[in-house]
Amino acid sequence: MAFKKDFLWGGATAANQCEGGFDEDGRGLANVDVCPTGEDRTKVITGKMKMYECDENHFYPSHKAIDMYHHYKDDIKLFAEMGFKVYRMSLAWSRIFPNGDEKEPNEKGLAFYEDVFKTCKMYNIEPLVTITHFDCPMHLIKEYGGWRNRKMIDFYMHYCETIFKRYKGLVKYWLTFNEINMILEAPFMGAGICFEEGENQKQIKYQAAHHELVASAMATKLAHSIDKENKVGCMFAAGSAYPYTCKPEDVLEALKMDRESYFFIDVQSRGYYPSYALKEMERMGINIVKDELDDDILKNNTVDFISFSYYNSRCAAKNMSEDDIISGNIFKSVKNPYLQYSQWGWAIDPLGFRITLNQIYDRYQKPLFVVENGLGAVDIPNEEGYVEDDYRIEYLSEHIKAMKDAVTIDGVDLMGYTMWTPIDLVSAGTGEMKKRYGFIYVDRDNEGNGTLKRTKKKSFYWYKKVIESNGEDLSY
Ligand code: BGP
Repeated sequence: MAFKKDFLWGGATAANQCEGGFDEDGRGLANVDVCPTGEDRTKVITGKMKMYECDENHFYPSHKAIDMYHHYKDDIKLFAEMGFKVYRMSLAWSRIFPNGDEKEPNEKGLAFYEDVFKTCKMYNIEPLVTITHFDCPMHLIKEYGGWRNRKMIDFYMHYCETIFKRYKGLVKYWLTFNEINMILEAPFMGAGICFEEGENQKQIKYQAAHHELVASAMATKLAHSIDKENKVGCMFAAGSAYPYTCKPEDVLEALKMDRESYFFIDVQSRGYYPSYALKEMERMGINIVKDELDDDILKNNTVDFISFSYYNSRCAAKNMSEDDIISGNIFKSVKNPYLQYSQWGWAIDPLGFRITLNQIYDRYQKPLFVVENGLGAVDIPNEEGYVEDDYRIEYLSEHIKAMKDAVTIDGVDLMGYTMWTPIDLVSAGTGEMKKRYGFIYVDRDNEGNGTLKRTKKKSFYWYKKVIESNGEDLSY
């Protein structure tokens, strides 16, 4: 058998993209609640346009999303029907600490997640919890400037202590920050950062990253001390960079592109700043302000496992003109002539998945966990809401095959696979509902119309079979 007997098959979601109920039961406003759909979204999520309140001229998809806040029992039941062993989900920080800097948590928020976990347990589904998935209470942004401020570490730690204690025995797999490298590309969404005119943006982003890295290490330590069963992982947006040609200049460019992401995991997994990053920072005049104990904290509290998302590989060239760059994905990449692209311009590259798994495992030698992988596509349901999504089945099947090769042929140590996402929800990048990933169709459109009815797609039955056979039967 290719995959271990206890391989964790499942799916992943994020609170802000599925829950809705953005102002219910005491939940506070979060950064994701002020990210609208439409052309202003990119400006807002990248911190170039300050939107600290909601206005009448925009539509904010997180407010209702797919209303999982009220549908979670039925939705988890559907996940169980597919045979899920694990469900990756995130907590909305502002549901538990509405402002982020309170002493006392909001009991209703805590109780909500407790019931979600208990529902999972009822079906023998192990929760895998992302502590922050593009999520930061707005109050912490307005008052403190988000993660650019070191005080965030204290607020985050108070939040962590609260949830580690409350959910002890219910949750043992934790991820500290979703796609931690996203802070470089979408700093408002990733870390609640907006820029002022003339600021040195790189300095601010790397300083904020340092705060997150220290917070992540401290959280790892705390999780272990509260419950030795706890396993804590880092999480980054992966996808190996290929050189556009074998010209050494292009190869060097690809190496640099990979290091932009590996930097974070180098710190979280090896426990210190890599020398290439220190040199680069020195050249760029970036000066990281550290506390005396930071280096020790990083060194002594590395992660237990490495998790990542993989959607596509990337491609780098020394001379990239704007015309060569493929738009659609937040990460810049030259268009790869050997690959097909999705409707949203994301490269489809299953072999790249195997390559990525290998490169990460070679580099860190720790168990890996694939926590996102999937295809965003337009689905056209029939009158009953049923979708024949053969394109999605093909994408996932080819990727799981490649993942299997990484395990059986290359010997990568893999704990599990949570595809993105078992149920249609709001896209993080574009805010659309139209960009669907799910095995379960949700009747809701980009403008917020629809009954929210859930319908199983063809892929639902296919994935059930994949899990049942522990990944042996990938036929379609
Ligand atoms: C990752 C995020 C997810 C998810 C996914 C798909 O970057 O961690 O939150 O949304 O990408 O991206 P999108 O929703 O933009 O299609």
